[in-house]
Amino acid sequence: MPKEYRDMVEHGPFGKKTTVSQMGSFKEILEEHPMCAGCAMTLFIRLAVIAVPNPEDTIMVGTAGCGRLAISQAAIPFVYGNYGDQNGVASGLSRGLRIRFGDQPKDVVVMAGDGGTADIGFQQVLHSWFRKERFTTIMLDNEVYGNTGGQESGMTTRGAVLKMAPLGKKFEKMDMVAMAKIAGCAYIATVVPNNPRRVETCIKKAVLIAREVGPTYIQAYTSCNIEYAIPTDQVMADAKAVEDDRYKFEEYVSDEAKEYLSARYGYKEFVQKPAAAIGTA
Ligand SMILES: Cc1ncc(C[n+]2csc(CCOP(=O)(O)OP(=O)(O)O)c2C)c(N)n1
Ligand code: SF4
Repeated sequence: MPKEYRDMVEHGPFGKKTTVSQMGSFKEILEEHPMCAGCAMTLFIRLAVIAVPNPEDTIMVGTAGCGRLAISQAAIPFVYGNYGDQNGVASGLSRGLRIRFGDQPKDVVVMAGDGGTADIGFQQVLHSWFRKERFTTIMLDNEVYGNTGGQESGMTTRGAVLKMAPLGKKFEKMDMVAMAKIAGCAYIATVVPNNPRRVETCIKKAVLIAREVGPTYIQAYTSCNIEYAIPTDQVMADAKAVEDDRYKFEEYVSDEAKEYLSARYGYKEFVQKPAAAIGTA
């Protein structure tokens, strides 16, 4: 095994159950990146790679956009295709891995920007969900095309003025959570990076459910401090304010997924409570 892999086994999270609360005490999967200082997306990706249940058996799939610049530096295999084809690539990959490795879990996790997910890759994202492809899709929602200098995306809020949308966006932010529900995702959550424990628990559930039950979707507010001119020391305050205002934590778990998480992985929150005894006369 190469030294980098052995390092991850000896000093990092491979083969162990490390958590975000232990950050700073183990070698992390993502240690360096070329992203802008203060970028919330980078913090989210750093948390996400800690959160996946078996990092040594995980493959990330991404596409054009800022996120790939960080994900490609992480000690996790990363597949990068043409802009927008990430859910098509992940569908084939996840099917192939199941044929090759059978019951041994190999988790496929897509992480792509809002432009890649809701605009350019929209058709493939929805079809992977309707077709019940078993992998996790994570949208890095910075509400802009950050990597190309500030075009509006379907996820930009109405009225937002950006460098390349100087008159303000004319349409509402797309409701991808509602679309994920309609398309049959078994688990859906909206998160912000200033709550690392929540990010961790949501990603874990999403990846575990995708192993056997069906597609899962996480939508993460990961602000672009450059295009939205957020001072670097205000990035987390902005995330909190946006969370309170219009990015509240939402979690949907299908009944089948609840049953699976409790039976298979001992999630107490989903254990069925015995029906209350009906009064005996
Ligand atoms: C087919 C194709 N069209 C356009 C581009 C140029 N391009 C690269 S990144 C990007 C926008 C990315 O925006 P988003 O997906 O929201 O990710 P972000 O950079 O904001 O994280 C575009 C248009 C490309 N690489 N490939
Ligand atoms: S342009 Fe925005 S999203 Fe991209 S790395 Fe910089 S701050 Fe992050």
